This record gives sequence, C-alpha cells and structure tokens, in this order.
Amino acid sequence: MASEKEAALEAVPSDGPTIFDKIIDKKIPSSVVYEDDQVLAFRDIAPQAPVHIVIIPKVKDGLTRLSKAEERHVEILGRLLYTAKIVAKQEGLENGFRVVINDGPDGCQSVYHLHLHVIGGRQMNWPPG
Ligand code: TR5
Repeated sequence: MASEKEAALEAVPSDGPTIFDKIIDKKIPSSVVYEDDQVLAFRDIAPQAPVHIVIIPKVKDGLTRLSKAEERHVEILGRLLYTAKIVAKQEGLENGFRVVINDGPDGCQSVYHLHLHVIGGRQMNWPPG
C-alpha cells in the first residue's frame, strides 16, 4: 500500500466524489469524534501524531480544496476552524496543537474534499517538511 505521502504525490486534483463521501454516508467505517449537521470529525487512518483528526464539511459544495473557496463558503470555513477547537479540547490538547490544510499537489493534498487536520499530543516542529 502506498504511503500517504506517495498517495498525495500521485493524487490528481478532481471535483468528483472521494473516500470522504463514503465516510459521511457511513458506507465505510470511521472513528467519529465529533459530528453535527454541518461537519464531521474522525480519526485519521494514518496518524502522524498521538492525536490526528480530520474535519470535513458534510456538504462539499465545490470545496475540493481551500484554493477553490468562494465568499459563500465563509461560514462553513469558520465552522470547520471552530470545530478544530472543540475537538482539540475534547482530546485534551491543553498544551497546544496544530491545524493543517494541505492544498493541491504542492501542498501534498491527497483527498480532494476540503479538510482540516488537527494534530497533537507531541511536540511539533517548525518549519514543517
Ligand atoms: O493528504 P491530505 O491533506 O489530503 O489528507 C488526507 C488524509 O485523509 C490523510 O491524512 C489520510 O491518512 C486520511 N485518510 C485517508 C483515508 C482515510 C483517512 N482517514 C480516515 N479514514 C480513511 N479511510 C477509511 N480511507 C482512506 N483512504
């Protein structure tokens, strides 16, 4: 199986359905940590830290990637970021955490359904790779 980095390098930007649609529809299992009518947060299948959660909008509405965001997306973008705070608190990340959005090939994005990564539970490094 390809590593996540390899998957990202091979991923072709697309507007079509992704694996996240199946996770939203519960057609494939995921470890959900938070859900409301607009967003879903679940544990990353290939965690990069003790805590690694992916937060997605339930309705993609053209938001394949951050660079496709338009004015109409402002509310859901705020909701996603606020959910990062909720999830980090739930996970006990009082000492801090990192929020990441990978955009496009250069950003190492592998799934073309906008998502935030909440990563924590260990000391992060800077700059990122
Ligand atoms: O590389 P980007 O930023 O696009 O992030 C996509 C993330 O989705 C990666 O960190 C993957 O590890 C994660 N991912 C991929 C799959 C998956 C998942 N997280 C939870 N469950 C998953 N399933 C069931 N299938 C995946 N292909």
